[in-house]
Amino acid sequence: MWEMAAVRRTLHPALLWLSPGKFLAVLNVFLLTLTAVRADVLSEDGAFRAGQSATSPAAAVARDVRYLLYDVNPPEGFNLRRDVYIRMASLVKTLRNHGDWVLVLPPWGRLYHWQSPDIHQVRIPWSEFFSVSSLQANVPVVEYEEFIAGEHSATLRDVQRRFQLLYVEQASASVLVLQNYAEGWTDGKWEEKVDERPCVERLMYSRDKQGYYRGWFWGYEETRGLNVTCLSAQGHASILAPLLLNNITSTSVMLDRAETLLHDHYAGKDYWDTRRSMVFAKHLRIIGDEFRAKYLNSTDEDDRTVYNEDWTRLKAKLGSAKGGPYLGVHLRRKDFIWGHREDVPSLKGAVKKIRSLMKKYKLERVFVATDAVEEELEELKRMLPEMVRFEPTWEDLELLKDGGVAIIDQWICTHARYFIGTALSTFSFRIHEEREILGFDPKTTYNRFCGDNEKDCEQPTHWKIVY
Ligand SMILES: Nc1nc2c(ncn2[C@@H]2O[C@H](COP(=O)(O)OP(=O)(O)O)[C@@H](O)[C@H]2O)c(=O)[nH]1
Ligand SMILES: *[C@@H]1O[C@H](CO)[C@@H](O)[C@H](O)[C@H]1NC(C)=O
Ligand SMILES: *[C@@H]1O[C@H](CO)[C@@H](O)[C@H](O)[C@H]1NC(C)=O
Ligand SMILES: *[C@@H]1O[C@H](CO)[C@@H](O)[C@H](O)[C@H]1NC(C)=O
Ligand SMILES: [Mg+2]
Repeated sequence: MWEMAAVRRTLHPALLWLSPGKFLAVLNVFLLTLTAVRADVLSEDGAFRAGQSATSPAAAVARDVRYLLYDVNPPEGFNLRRDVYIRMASLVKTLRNHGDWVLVLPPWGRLYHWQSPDIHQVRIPWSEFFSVSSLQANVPVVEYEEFIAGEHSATLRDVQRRFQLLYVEQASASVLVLQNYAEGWTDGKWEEKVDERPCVERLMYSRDKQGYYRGWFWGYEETRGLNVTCLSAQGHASILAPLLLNNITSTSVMLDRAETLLHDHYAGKDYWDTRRSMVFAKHLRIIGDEFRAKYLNSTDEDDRTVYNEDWTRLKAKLGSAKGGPYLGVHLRRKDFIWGHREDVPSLKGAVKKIRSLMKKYKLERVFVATDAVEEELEELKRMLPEMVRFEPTWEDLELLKDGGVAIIDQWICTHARYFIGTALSTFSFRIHEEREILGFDPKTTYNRFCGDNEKDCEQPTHWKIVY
Protein backbone atom coordinates (compact mmCIF):
# COMPACT_ATOMS: atom_id res chain seq x y z
CA MET A 1 0.00 0.00 0.00
CA TRP A 2 2.97 2.35 0.27
CA GLU A 3 2.86 2.64 -3.48
CA MET A 4 -0.70 3.84 -3.40
CA ALA A 5 0.12 6.37 -0.76
CA ALA A 6 2.89 7.75 -2.87
CA VAL A 7 0.71 7.96 -5.92
CA ARG A 8 -2.01 9.50 -3.84
CA ARG A 9 0.30 12.36 -3.03
CA THR A 10 1.30 13.02 -6.59
CA LEU A 11 -2.23 12.58 -7.89
CA HIS A 12 -3.88 14.46 -5.13
CA PRO A 13 -6.15 16.73 -7.17
CA ALA A 14 -7.68 13.75 -8.94
CA LEU A 15 -9.33 12.66 -5.77
CA LEU A 16 -11.54 15.63 -5.79
CA TRP A 17 -13.37 14.22 -8.77
CA LEU A 18 -13.59 10.78 -7.37
CA SER A 19 -15.01 8.77 -4.58
CA PRO A 20 -12.60 6.56 -2.66
CA GLY A 21 -14.10 3.62 -4.51
CA LYS A 22 -12.94 5.07 -7.78
CA PHE A 23 -9.44 5.72 -6.64
CA LEU A 24 -8.24 2.28 -7.51
CA ALA A 25 -9.72 2.63 -10.94
CA VAL A 26 -7.83 5.84 -11.53
CA LEU A 27 -4.71 4.16 -10.43
CA ASN A 28 -5.50 1.62 -13.05
CA VAL A 29 -5.44 4.20 -15.81
CA PHE A 30 -2.20 5.38 -14.41
CA LEU A 31 -0.73 1.95 -14.66
CA LEU A 32 -2.16 0.95 -17.99
CA THR A 33 -1.24 4.08 -19.83
CA LEU A 34 2.23 4.06 -18.52
CA THR A 35 2.50 0.49 -19.67
CA ALA A 36 1.83 1.61 -23.19
CA VAL A 37 4.10 4.58 -23.19
CA ARG A 38 6.98 4.13 -20.84
CA ALA A 39 7.78 0.48 -20.61
CA ASP A 40 11.19 1.39 -19.23
CA VAL A 41 9.87 2.52 -15.89
CA LEU A 42 7.71 -0.57 -15.55
CA SER A 43 8.50 -4.01 -14.36
CA GLU A 44 7.53 -7.11 -16.32
CA ASP A 45 4.02 -7.39 -14.96
CA GLY A 46 3.32 -3.75 -15.58
CA ALA A 47 3.53 -2.78 -11.95
CA PHE A 48 4.47 0.81 -11.69
CA ARG A 49 7.17 2.08 -9.42
CA ALA A 50 5.24 4.87 -7.89
CA GLY A 51 8.27 6.56 -6.42
CA GLN A 52 9.39 7.51 -9.91
CA SER A 53 6.22 9.24 -10.91
CA ALA A 54 7.05 12.63 -9.52
CA THR A 55 10.38 12.85 -11.22
CA SER A 56 10.11 10.83 -14.41
CA PRO A 57 9.88 12.79 -17.64
CA ALA A 58 6.78 10.82 -18.56
CA ALA A 59 4.95 12.19 -15.56
CA ALA A 60 6.05 15.71 -16.32
CA VAL A 61 4.84 15.49 -19.89
CA ALA A 62 1.66 13.82 -18.79
CA ARG A 63 0.71 16.73 -16.60
CA ASP A 64 0.28 18.79 -19.71
CA VAL A 65 -2.72 16.77 -20.85
CA ARG A 66 -5.86 18.70 -20.11
CA TYR A 67 -9.48 17.69 -20.37
CA LEU A 68 -12.44 19.70 -21.54
CA LEU A 69 -15.84 18.57 -20.28
CA TYR A 70 -19.12 20.26 -21.04
CA ASP A 71 -22.85 20.14 -20.54
CA VAL A 72 -25.88 21.79 -22.10
CA ASN A 73 -28.96 23.51 -20.70
CA PRO A 74 -31.17 20.64 -19.41
CA PRO A 75 -34.29 21.32 -21.56
CA GLU A 76 -32.30 21.12 -24.80
CA GLY A 77 -32.93 18.03 -26.90
CA PHE A 78 -30.71 15.41 -28.46
CA ASN A 79 -30.20 17.12 -31.78
CA LEU A 80 -29.20 20.53 -30.47
CA ARG A 81 -26.76 18.73 -28.20
CA ARG A 82 -25.21 17.14 -31.26
CA ASP A 83 -24.70 20.64 -32.61
CA VAL A 84 -23.07 21.80 -29.38
CA TYR A 85 -20.61 18.91 -29.71
CA ILE A 86 -19.43 20.47 -32.98
CA ARG A 87 -18.76 23.76 -31.21
CA MET A 88 -16.82 22.06 -28.42
CA ALA A 89 -14.79 19.96 -30.86
CA SER A 90 -13.84 23.20 -32.58
CA LEU A 91 -12.76 24.75 -29.29
CA VAL A 92 -10.65 21.70 -28.50
CA LYS A 93 -8.98 21.94 -31.89
CA THR A 94 -8.06 25.54 -31.10
CA LEU A 95 -6.78 24.55 -27.67
CA ARG A 96 -4.71 21.79 -29.24
CA ASN A 97 -2.66 24.39 -31.08
CA HIS A 98 -1.26 25.18 -27.65
CA GLY A 99 -1.21 21.86 -25.82
CA ASP A 100 -2.66 18.40 -25.42
CA TRP A 101 -6.36 18.78 -24.84
CA VAL A 102 -8.88 15.97 -24.88
CA LEU A 103 -12.64 16.31 -25.13
CA VAL A 104 -14.58 14.24 -22.63
CA LEU A 105 -17.90 13.06 -24.06
CA PRO A 106 -20.74 14.01 -21.72
CA PRO A 107 -22.88 10.95 -21.01
CA TRP A 108 -26.41 11.10 -22.39
CA GLY A 109 -29.35 11.11 -20.08
CA ARG A 110 -32.20 12.86 -18.39
CA LEU A 111 -33.37 14.30 -21.68
CA TYR A 112 -36.78 15.85 -21.61
CA HIS A 113 -38.01 13.98 -24.69
CA TRP A 114 -36.79 10.58 -23.61
CA GLN A 115 -39.92 9.61 -21.79
CA SER A 116 -40.37 5.94 -22.53
CA PRO A 117 -41.52 4.52 -19.22
CA ASP A 118 -39.55 1.98 -17.23
CA ILE A 119 -36.35 2.46 -19.17
CA HIS A 120 -33.36 3.75 -17.35
CA GLN A 121 -31.96 6.46 -19.58
CA VAL A 122 -29.07 8.04 -17.83
CA ARG A 123 -25.28 7.70 -17.97
CA ILE A 124 -25.50 6.46 -21.54
CA PRO A 125 -22.12 6.43 -23.26
CA TRP A 126 -21.71 7.94 -26.71
CA SER A 127 -20.85 4.54 -28.15
CA GLU A 128 -24.51 3.57 -27.87
CA PHE A 129 -25.35 6.18 -30.48
CA PHE A 130 -22.16 7.05 -32.33
CA SER A 131 -19.03 5.41 -33.62
CA VAL A 132 -16.49 6.72 -31.14
CA SER A 133 -13.55 5.68 -33.31
CA SER A 134 -15.00 7.89 -36.05
CA LEU A 135 -15.18 10.80 -33.62
CA GLN A 136 -11.59 10.14 -32.67
CA ALA A 137 -10.45 10.49 -36.26
CA ASN A 138 -11.44 14.15 -35.95
CA VAL A 139 -10.41 15.17 -32.44
CA PRO A 140 -9.26 13.17 -29.41
CA VAL A 141 -12.26 12.23 -27.31
CA VAL A 142 -12.83 9.90 -24.39
CA GLU A 143 -16.00 8.58 -22.85
CA TYR A 144 -16.67 9.89 -19.37
CA GLU A 145 -16.31 6.42 -17.87
CA GLU A 146 -12.88 6.15 -19.37
CA PHE A 147 -12.02 9.57 -18.09
CA ILE A 148 -12.84 8.63 -14.52
CA ALA A 149 -11.97 4.97 -14.54
CA GLY A 150 -9.96 3.85 -17.52
CA GLU A 151 -12.17 0.84 -17.96
CA HIS A 152 -11.75 0.73 -21.71
CA SER A 153 -8.07 1.14 -21.68
CA ALA A 154 -7.69 -0.37 -25.13
CA THR A 155 -9.56 2.60 -26.55
CA LEU A 156 -7.45 4.90 -24.48
CA ARG A 157 -4.32 3.37 -25.89
CA ASP A 158 -5.71 3.74 -29.40
CA VAL A 159 -6.29 7.43 -28.92
CA GLN A 160 -2.95 7.70 -27.33
CA ARG A 161 -1.19 6.13 -30.23
CA ARG A 162 -2.99 8.35 -32.68
CA PHE A 163 -2.43 11.59 -30.86
CA GLN A 164 0.71 10.74 -28.89
CA LEU A 165 -1.00 11.53 -25.66
CA LEU A 166 -0.27 10.36 -22.21
CA TYR A 167 -3.13 9.74 -19.87
CA VAL A 168 -1.60 9.76 -16.52
CA GLU A 169 -3.57 11.92 -14.26
CA GLN A 170 -7.02 13.27 -13.97
CA ALA A 171 -6.72 16.41 -12.04
CA SER A 172 -8.88 18.92 -10.36
CA ALA A 173 -11.84 20.34 -12.18
CA SER A 174 -13.10 23.86 -12.46
CA VAL A 175 -16.69 24.27 -13.49
CA LEU A 176 -17.35 27.35 -15.57
CA VAL A 177 -21.01 28.18 -15.92
CA LEU A 178 -21.53 30.17 -19.09
CA GLN A 179 -24.23 32.78 -19.28
CA ASN A 180 -25.16 35.79 -21.33
CA TYR A 181 -24.44 39.28 -20.15
CA ALA A 182 -27.06 40.51 -17.70
CA GLU A 183 -27.21 43.82 -19.52
CA GLY A 184 -27.61 42.23 -22.96
CA TRP A 185 -25.75 43.79 -25.86
CA THR A 186 -24.66 47.22 -24.79
CA ASP A 187 -25.54 49.97 -27.30
CA GLY A 188 -26.97 47.22 -29.48
CA LYS A 189 -23.40 46.66 -30.63
CA TRP A 190 -22.18 43.09 -31.01
CA GLU A 191 -18.75 42.39 -29.69
CA GLU A 192 -17.08 39.19 -28.62
CA LYS A 193 -16.14 39.10 -24.97
CA VAL A 194 -15.77 36.94 -21.86
CA ASP A 195 -15.80 38.17 -18.28
CA GLU A 196 -16.14 36.66 -14.88
CA ARG A 197 -19.45 37.96 -13.58
CA PRO A 198 -21.87 37.27 -10.74
CA CYS A 199 -24.17 34.39 -11.62
CA VAL A 200 -27.26 35.67 -13.40
CA GLU A 201 -29.47 32.66 -12.76
CA ARG A 202 -29.72 30.58 -9.64
CA LEU A 203 -26.58 28.44 -9.51
CA MET A 204 -27.35 24.76 -10.04
CA TYR A 205 -24.35 23.74 -7.96
CA SER A 206 -24.07 23.85 -4.19
CA ARG A 207 -21.22 23.32 -1.79
CA ASP A 208 -21.13 20.18 0.30
CA LYS A 209 -19.66 19.78 3.76
CA GLN A 210 -16.16 19.25 2.39
CA GLY A 211 -16.43 22.42 0.36
CA TYR A 212 -16.75 20.70 -3.03
CA TYR A 213 -19.48 21.54 -5.47
CA ARG A 214 -22.28 19.09 -6.07
CA GLY A 215 -24.62 19.32 -8.98
CA TRP A 216 -25.69 17.41 -12.07
CA PHE A 217 -22.65 15.63 -13.40
CA TRP A 218 -24.52 13.39 -15.87
CA GLY A 219 -25.86 11.26 -13.05
CA TYR A 220 -22.47 10.46 -11.50
CA GLU A 221 -23.12 11.11 -7.85
CA GLU A 222 -19.48 10.77 -6.91
CA THR A 223 -18.34 13.51 -9.22
CA ARG A 224 -17.86 16.89 -7.64
CA GLY A 225 -16.42 20.17 -8.79
CA LEU A 226 -13.57 21.95 -7.10
CA ASN A 227 -14.58 25.43 -7.97
CA VAL A 228 -17.54 26.97 -9.76
CA THR A 229 -17.35 30.30 -11.52
CA CYS A 230 -19.91 32.12 -13.64
CA LEU A 231 -18.63 33.60 -16.85
CA SER A 232 -20.53 35.90 -19.13
CA ALA A 233 -19.59 34.98 -22.66
CA GLN A 234 -20.64 36.33 -25.99
CA GLY A 235 -19.05 35.02 -29.14
CA HIS A 236 -17.77 31.95 -30.93
CA ALA A 237 -16.52 28.88 -29.06
CA SER A 238 -12.83 29.59 -29.41
CA ILE A 239 -13.03 32.95 -27.61
CA LEU A 240 -12.75 30.81 -24.50
CA ALA A 241 -9.36 29.46 -25.52
CA PRO A 242 -7.16 32.25 -24.05
CA LEU A 243 -9.00 32.02 -20.75
CA LEU A 244 -8.73 28.23 -20.59
CA LEU A 245 -5.06 28.39 -21.50
CA ASN A 246 -3.99 31.31 -19.36
CA ASN A 247 -6.41 32.00 -16.53
CA ILE A 248 -7.52 28.51 -15.54
CA THR A 249 -4.89 26.22 -14.12
CA SER A 250 -6.87 23.08 -13.34
CA THR A 251 -6.25 20.09 -15.56
CA SER A 252 -9.94 19.43 -16.18
CA VAL A 253 -12.40 22.14 -16.99
CA MET A 254 -16.09 21.73 -17.41
CA LEU A 255 -18.10 24.27 -19.38
CA ASP A 256 -21.70 24.21 -18.35
CA ARG A 257 -24.34 25.81 -20.57
CA ALA A 258 -21.94 25.30 -23.44
CA GLU A 259 -24.70 26.16 -25.92
CA THR A 260 -24.08 29.79 -24.94
CA LEU A 261 -21.10 29.74 -27.28
CA LEU A 262 -21.59 30.04 -31.02
CA HIS A 263 -19.96 28.04 -33.80
CA ASP A 264 -16.47 29.13 -34.69
CA HIS A 265 -17.39 28.99 -38.35
CA TYR A 266 -20.78 27.54 -39.10
CA ALA A 267 -20.75 25.24 -42.12
CA GLY A 268 -17.03 25.76 -42.71
CA LYS A 269 -14.52 22.96 -43.24
CA ASP A 270 -13.91 22.38 -39.56
CA TYR A 271 -17.65 22.31 -38.91
CA TRP A 272 -18.16 19.71 -41.60
CA ASP A 273 -15.17 17.61 -40.57
CA THR A 274 -16.66 17.28 -37.11
CA ARG A 275 -20.16 16.76 -38.47
CA ARG A 276 -18.98 14.05 -40.84
CA SER A 277 -17.13 12.35 -38.00
CA MET A 278 -20.41 11.91 -36.12
CA VAL A 279 -21.05 8.52 -37.71
CA PHE A 280 -23.98 6.69 -36.17
CA ALA A 281 -23.23 3.54 -34.21
CA LYS A 282 -23.05 0.51 -36.44
CA HIS A 283 -25.81 -1.46 -34.75
CA LEU A 284 -28.27 1.38 -35.36
CA ARG A 285 -27.29 1.65 -39.01
CA ILE A 286 -27.70 -2.09 -39.44
CA ILE A 287 -31.17 -2.07 -37.92
CA GLY A 288 -32.13 0.86 -40.13
CA ASP A 289 -30.75 -0.85 -43.24
CA GLU A 290 -32.58 -4.08 -42.48
CA PHE A 291 -35.80 -2.16 -42.04
CA ARG A 292 -35.27 -0.37 -45.35
CA ALA A 293 -34.69 -3.64 -47.16
CA LYS A 294 -37.63 -5.40 -45.57
CA TYR A 295 -40.34 -2.75 -45.69
CA LEU A 296 -39.21 -0.16 -48.19
CA ASN A 297 -37.45 -2.16 -50.90
CA SER A 298 -34.39 0.00 -50.32
CA THR A 299 -30.78 -1.14 -50.57
CA ASP A 300 -27.59 0.89 -50.90
CA GLU A 301 -26.67 -0.65 -54.24
CA ASP A 302 -30.02 0.08 -55.88
CA ASP A 303 -30.29 3.47 -54.19
CA ARG A 304 -26.69 4.53 -54.86
CA THR A 305 -26.12 5.34 -51.22
CA VAL A 306 -23.16 3.07 -50.52
CA TYR A 307 -21.70 4.13 -47.21
CA ASN A 308 -18.13 4.25 -46.02
CA GLU A 309 -17.72 3.91 -42.31
CA ASP A 310 -14.42 5.75 -42.67
CA TRP A 311 -15.89 9.22 -43.05
CA THR A 312 -12.56 10.62 -44.18
CA ARG A 313 -13.00 8.62 -47.39
CA LEU A 314 -16.67 9.32 -47.97
CA LYS A 315 -17.03 12.12 -50.48
CA ALA A 316 -20.18 11.57 -52.50
CA LYS A 317 -20.85 13.82 -55.46
CA LEU A 318 -23.87 16.06 -55.03
CA GLY A 319 -26.77 14.48 -56.89
CA SER A 320 -25.15 11.03 -57.09
CA ALA A 321 -27.45 9.44 -54.49
CA LYS A 322 -30.81 8.23 -55.72
CA GLY A 323 -32.44 7.03 -52.54
CA GLY A 324 -34.97 4.30 -51.86
CA PRO A 325 -38.41 4.25 -53.53
CA TYR A 326 -40.21 6.02 -50.71
CA LEU A 327 -41.00 9.44 -49.37
CA GLY A 328 -39.26 10.24 -46.06
CA VAL A 329 -41.21 12.40 -43.65
CA HIS A 330 -40.26 13.95 -40.35
CA LEU A 331 -43.34 15.27 -38.66
CA ARG A 332 -42.42 17.03 -35.43
CA ARG A 333 -45.36 17.47 -33.04
CA LYS A 334 -45.53 17.77 -29.23
CA ASP A 335 -43.92 21.06 -28.13
CA PHE A 336 -43.93 22.26 -31.76
CA ILE A 337 -47.73 22.32 -31.82
CA TRP A 338 -48.36 23.29 -28.21
CA GLY A 339 -47.08 26.77 -28.96
CA HIS A 340 -49.50 27.04 -31.91
CA ARG A 341 -46.66 27.83 -34.22
CA GLU A 342 -47.90 29.00 -37.56
CA ASP A 343 -45.15 27.15 -39.47
CA VAL A 344 -46.31 23.69 -38.34
CA PRO A 345 -49.19 22.09 -40.28
CA SER A 346 -52.29 20.35 -39.00
CA LEU A 347 -52.23 16.59 -39.51
CA LYS A 348 -54.72 17.04 -42.31
CA GLY A 349 -52.50 19.64 -43.96
CA ALA A 350 -49.47 17.37 -43.63
CA VAL A 351 -51.25 14.38 -45.17
CA LYS A 352 -52.39 16.50 -48.09
CA LYS A 353 -48.80 17.53 -48.76
CA ILE A 354 -47.57 13.95 -48.37
CA ARG A 355 -50.08 12.69 -50.94
CA SER A 356 -49.16 15.38 -53.43
CA LEU A 357 -45.44 14.60 -53.07
CA MET A 358 -46.03 10.86 -53.50
CA LYS A 359 -47.91 11.56 -56.68
CA LYS A 360 -45.36 14.04 -58.01
CA TYR A 361 -42.40 11.72 -57.40
CA LYS A 362 -44.32 8.52 -58.26
CA LEU A 363 -43.64 6.99 -54.88
CA GLU A 364 -45.94 4.31 -53.53
CA ARG A 365 -44.49 4.17 -50.07
CA VAL A 366 -44.05 6.69 -47.32
CA PHE A 367 -41.96 6.39 -44.19
CA VAL A 368 -43.03 8.61 -41.31
CA ALA A 369 -40.83 9.59 -38.37
CA THR A 370 -42.76 11.46 -35.74
CA ASP A 371 -42.98 12.19 -32.04
CA ALA A 372 -46.78 12.50 -32.24
CA VAL A 373 -48.74 11.33 -29.22
CA GLU A 374 -50.84 8.17 -29.50
CA GLU A 375 -54.05 10.05 -30.25
CA GLU A 376 -52.52 11.94 -33.15
CA LEU A 377 -50.90 8.76 -34.41
CA GLU A 378 -54.30 7.07 -34.62
CA GLU A 379 -55.65 10.01 -36.55
CA LEU A 380 -52.66 9.93 -38.87
CA LYS A 381 -53.10 6.20 -39.48
CA ARG A 382 -56.73 6.74 -40.39
CA MET A 383 -55.81 9.40 -42.95
CA LEU A 384 -52.67 7.68 -44.25
CA PRO A 385 -53.16 3.94 -43.73
CA GLU A 386 -50.26 2.97 -45.96
CA MET A 387 -47.63 4.84 -43.93
CA VAL A 388 -44.66 2.83 -42.74
CA ARG A 389 -43.19 3.50 -39.30
CA PHE A 390 -40.34 2.05 -37.28
CA GLU A 391 -42.10 0.71 -34.22
CA PRO A 392 -39.79 -1.03 -31.77
CA THR A 393 -41.07 -3.54 -29.30
CA TRP A 394 -40.52 -2.75 -25.65
CA GLU A 395 -37.53 -5.08 -25.64
CA ASP A 396 -36.02 -3.30 -28.64
CA LEU A 397 -36.64 0.04 -27.04
CA GLU A 398 -34.99 -1.03 -23.85
CA LEU A 399 -31.94 -1.95 -25.86
CA LEU A 400 -31.87 0.97 -28.30
CA LYS A 401 -33.27 3.63 -25.98
CA ASP A 402 -35.23 6.63 -27.23
CA GLY A 403 -32.02 8.08 -28.66
CA GLY A 404 -31.30 4.95 -30.71
CA VAL A 405 -34.83 4.84 -32.09
CA ALA A 406 -34.57 8.53 -33.04
CA ILE A 407 -31.34 7.79 -34.92
CA ILE A 408 -32.90 4.85 -36.76
CA ASP A 409 -35.80 7.11 -37.78
CA GLN A 410 -33.27 9.66 -39.02
CA TRP A 411 -31.25 7.03 -40.84
CA ILE A 412 -34.32 5.77 -42.71
CA CYS A 413 -35.40 9.33 -43.63
CA THR A 414 -31.86 9.96 -44.81
CA HIS A 415 -32.15 7.22 -47.42
CA ALA A 416 -35.48 8.29 -48.91
CA ARG A 417 -35.71 9.42 -52.52
CA TYR A 418 -37.30 12.63 -51.31
CA PHE A 419 -37.41 14.08 -47.82
CA ILE A 420 -39.67 16.60 -46.14
CA GLY A 421 -39.21 17.76 -42.56
CA THR A 422 -40.56 20.21 -40.01
CA ALA A 423 -39.64 23.90 -39.83
CA LEU A 424 -36.83 24.77 -37.42
CA SER A 425 -36.52 21.24 -36.05
CA THR A 426 -32.92 20.31 -35.32
CA PHE A 427 -34.07 16.68 -35.75
CA SER A 428 -34.89 17.53 -39.38
CA PHE A 429 -31.68 19.57 -39.79
CA ARG A 430 -29.55 16.59 -38.81
CA ILE A 431 -31.32 14.57 -41.53
CA HIS A 432 -30.50 17.30 -44.07
CA GLU A 433 -26.82 17.04 -43.16
CA GLU A 434 -26.82 13.27 -43.33
CA ARG A 435 -28.37 13.40 -46.81
CA GLU A 436 -25.86 16.02 -47.88
CA ILE A 437 -23.08 13.64 -46.79
CA LEU A 438 -24.61 10.83 -48.87
CA GLY A 439 -24.74 13.07 -51.95
CA PHE A 440 -28.45 13.73 -52.50
CA ASP A 441 -29.63 16.41 -54.88
CA PRO A 442 -30.44 19.37 -52.58
CA LYS A 443 -33.90 19.69 -54.14
CA THR A 444 -34.80 16.34 -52.58
CA THR A 445 -33.55 17.34 -49.12
CA TYR A 446 -34.15 20.93 -48.07
CA ASN A 447 -37.91 20.75 -47.85
CA ARG A 448 -40.30 21.39 -45.03
CA PHE A 449 -44.02 21.39 -44.38
CA CYS A 450 -45.76 24.73 -44.38
CA GLY A 451 -48.31 25.76 -41.80
CA ASP A 452 -51.92 25.61 -43.03
CA ASN A 453 -52.17 29.39 -43.07
CA GLU A 454 -48.53 30.31 -43.42
CA LYS A 455 -47.90 33.11 -45.87
CA ASP A 456 -44.18 33.13 -46.65
CA CYS A 457 -43.20 29.51 -46.31
CA GLU A 458 -39.47 29.86 -46.61
CA GLN A 459 -37.72 26.57 -47.26
CA PRO A 460 -34.60 25.40 -45.39
CA THR A 461 -31.16 26.61 -46.44
CA HIS A 462 -28.82 24.39 -48.41
CA TRP A 463 -25.49 24.09 -46.59
CA LYS A 464 -22.83 22.65 -48.87
CA ILE A 465 -20.12 20.45 -47.45
CA VAL A 466 -16.62 21.89 -47.40
CA TYR A 467 -14.18 18.98 -47.73
N1 LIG B 1 -38.01 8.50 -32.66
C1 LIG B 1 -38.33 9.78 -32.92
N2 LIG B 1 -38.16 10.70 -31.97
C2 LIG B 1 -38.46 11.99 -32.26
C3 LIG B 1 -38.97 12.36 -33.53
N3 LIG B 1 -39.17 13.68 -33.51
C4 LIG B 1 -38.80 14.12 -32.28
N4 LIG B 1 -38.37 13.10 -31.53
C5 LIG B 1 -37.89 13.14 -30.13
O1 LIG B 1 -38.00 14.46 -29.67
C6 LIG B 1 -36.73 15.06 -29.56
C7 LIG B 1 -36.78 16.40 -30.23
O2 LIG B 1 -35.86 17.24 -29.68
P1 LIG B 1 -34.60 17.77 -30.48
O3 LIG B 1 -33.69 16.64 -30.70
O4 LIG B 1 -34.15 18.93 -29.70
O5 LIG B 1 -35.11 18.30 -31.89
P2 LIG B 1 -36.08 19.56 -32.15
O6 LIG B 1 -36.72 19.95 -30.85
O7 LIG B 1 -37.05 19.04 -33.15
O8 LIG B 1 -35.24 20.67 -32.67
C8 LIG B 1 -35.75 14.14 -30.25
O9 LIG B 1 -34.48 14.17 -29.71
C9 LIG B 1 -36.43 12.80 -30.07
O10 LIG B 1 -36.14 12.28 -28.79
C10 LIG B 1 -39.16 11.33 -34.50
O11 LIG B 1 -39.58 11.57 -35.63
N5 LIG B 1 -38.82 10.07 -34.14
C1 LIG C 1 -7.52 36.47 -17.68
O1 LIG C 1 -6.22 36.93 -17.40
C2 LIG C 1 -5.91 38.15 -18.02
C3 LIG C 1 -4.43 38.45 -17.79
O2 LIG C 1 -4.05 38.07 -16.52
C4 LIG C 1 -6.82 39.24 -17.45
O3 LIG C 1 -6.55 40.49 -18.06
C5 LIG C 1 -8.26 38.85 -17.76
O4 LIG C 1 -9.16 39.77 -17.18
C6 LIG C 1 -8.57 37.46 -17.24
N1 LIG C 1 -9.89 37.08 -17.73
C7 LIG C 1 -10.89 36.70 -16.91
C8 LIG C 1 -12.17 36.42 -17.57
O5 LIG C 1 -10.77 36.58 -15.73
C1 LIG D 1 -11.97 29.60 -8.00
O1 LIG D 1 -11.99 30.31 -9.24
C2 LIG D 1 -11.80 31.70 -9.09
C3 LIG D 1 -12.01 32.34 -10.45
O2 LIG D 1 -11.44 31.62 -11.49
C4 LIG D 1 -10.42 31.96 -8.53
O3 LIG D 1 -10.23 33.33 -8.35
C5 LIG D 1 -10.28 31.23 -7.20
O4 LIG D 1 -8.97 31.36 -6.71
C6 LIG D 1 -10.63 29.76 -7.33
N1 LIG D 1 -10.65 29.14 -6.02
C7 LIG D 1 -10.03 27.99 -5.78
C8 LIG D 1 -10.20 27.46 -4.40
O5 LIG D 1 -9.37 27.40 -6.61
C1 LIG E 1 -37.78 -3.38 -55.55
O1 LIG E 1 -36.80 -2.61 -56.22
C2 LIG E 1 -36.24 -3.25 -57.34
C3 LIG E 1 -35.07 -2.41 -57.83
O2 LIG E 1 -35.33 -1.03 -57.77
C4 LIG E 1 -37.33 -3.45 -58.40
O3 LIG E 1 -36.80 -4.06 -59.52
C5 LIG E 1 -38.44 -4.30 -57.79
O4 LIG E 1 -39.52 -4.41 -58.68
C6 LIG E 1 -38.93 -3.69 -56.48
N1 LIG E 1 -39.84 -4.62 -55.82
C7 LIG E 1 -41.01 -4.27 -55.31
C8 LIG E 1 -41.79 -5.34 -54.65
O5 LIG E 1 -41.44 -3.11 -55.37
MG1 LIG F 1 -35.50 20.76 -29.12
